[in-house]
Amino acid sequence: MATPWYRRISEGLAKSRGRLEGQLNVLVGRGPDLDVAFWEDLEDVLVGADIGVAAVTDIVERLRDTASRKALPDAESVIEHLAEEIASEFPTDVSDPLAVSPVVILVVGVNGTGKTTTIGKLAKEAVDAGRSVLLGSADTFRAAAIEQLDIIAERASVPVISRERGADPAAVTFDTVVAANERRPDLTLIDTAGRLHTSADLMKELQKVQRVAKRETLAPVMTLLVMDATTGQNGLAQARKFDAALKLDGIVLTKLDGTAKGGIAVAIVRELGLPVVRVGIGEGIDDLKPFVAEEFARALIGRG
Ligand SMILES: Nc1nc2c(ncn2[C@@H]2O[C@H](COP(=O)(O)OP(=O)(O)OP(=O)(O)O)[C@@H](O)[C@H]2O)c(=O)[nH]1
Ligand SMILES: [Mg+2]
Repeated sequence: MATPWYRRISEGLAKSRGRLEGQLNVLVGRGPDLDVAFWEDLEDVLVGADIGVAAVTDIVERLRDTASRKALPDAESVIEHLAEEIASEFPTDVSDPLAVSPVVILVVGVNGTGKTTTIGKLAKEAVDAGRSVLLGSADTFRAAAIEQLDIIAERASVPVISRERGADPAAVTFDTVVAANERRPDLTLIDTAGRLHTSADLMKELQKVQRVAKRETLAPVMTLLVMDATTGQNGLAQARKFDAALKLDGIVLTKLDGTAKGGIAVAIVRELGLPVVRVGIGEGIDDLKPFVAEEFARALIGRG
C-alpha cells in the first residue's frame, strides 16, 4: 500500500525514476535471458544513476547470487529484487540526530545547497511535533542572509539570535549556544554561510564555529552537511572535505526533485559512511522528509 510518504517521495524522485525505470524496461524488454550482457548492462544502468561503482558491483553480485539461489527464471524476476538489494545498502540502525533533545545542530555546506531553506523546514517539522526551537544566524557574510532567517523564524514563530552583517560567525554561535543553555529549547539550529570546500580559510572559520559551539554548550552538538543532489559525484567530493574538517554526523540531501540521478544517496552512505537524515524534494516548507531506505529504493526504480 502506498503511504503518503511513499507518494510524496515518489513524486520527488520522478526525474530519477523516469530515467531508471525506462532503462530497466528496455533491459527487460530485450528478452528474458540472464546472460553476460544482461548483467553488464544492468551495472551500466545503475552506475548511470550515480549509485556509485562500488555499491553497484555489490548490488549486482548479490542479485546474481539470489538469481541462482532462487533459480529466478528471467530478467523481470531479477529486477523485482533490485529495490530490496538497493535498500540493503543503507544501514538499518541509524539514529536521527534531529530527534535528540536537547540538541544543537550546526548546518553547513557549499553555497546555495539549501541550508537556510532546510533550517526553515526543520523548524516547522519540530514545531509541528510540539518541540521548542531556537535559531542562530551565523551566516553573517551574505547580504540578506540574516533577513532570510528572520523571515523563516517569524513564519515558524520561533526566536532567532543574530548580530549585524559582517560580525564574527563564532560570536553569533557563542550567543546562540549561551541562549540555548538558558532557554533550553529542544532543538537549536545554527545557519552558516555557504563556502567552497576548497577554501581553507573558510573551512577554518567553520572549525572555529564548531569548536565554540562544542565548548559552550550543555547539549550535544551535531554537524549536518546540506548537499545538493544535483551536483552528483562532485557533491561527494565536497562531502569528503567537510567530513575531514568537521567530522559530520549526517547529510541532508536536497533537490532530489531536480535530478535524474537520485542514486547519489546510495553512494553517499556507502562511500562516506554517513547517514542521510532528511531528503529535500521541493522548495515548499513541507518538502523535507525523513529517509526510509526501502521506500526510497522502490521510488527510485519505479517498482512501488
Ligand atoms: N527544488 C528544490 N529546491 C530547493 C530544495 N532545497 C532548497 N531549494 C532551493 O535552493 C535555493 C537555495 O536555498 P538556500 O536555502 O538559500 O541555500 P543556502 O545553502 O542557504 O545558500 P547560501 O546561504 O547562499 O549558501 C532556494 O531557491 C531554495 O528554494 C529542494 O529540496 N528542492
Ligand atoms: Mg543560506
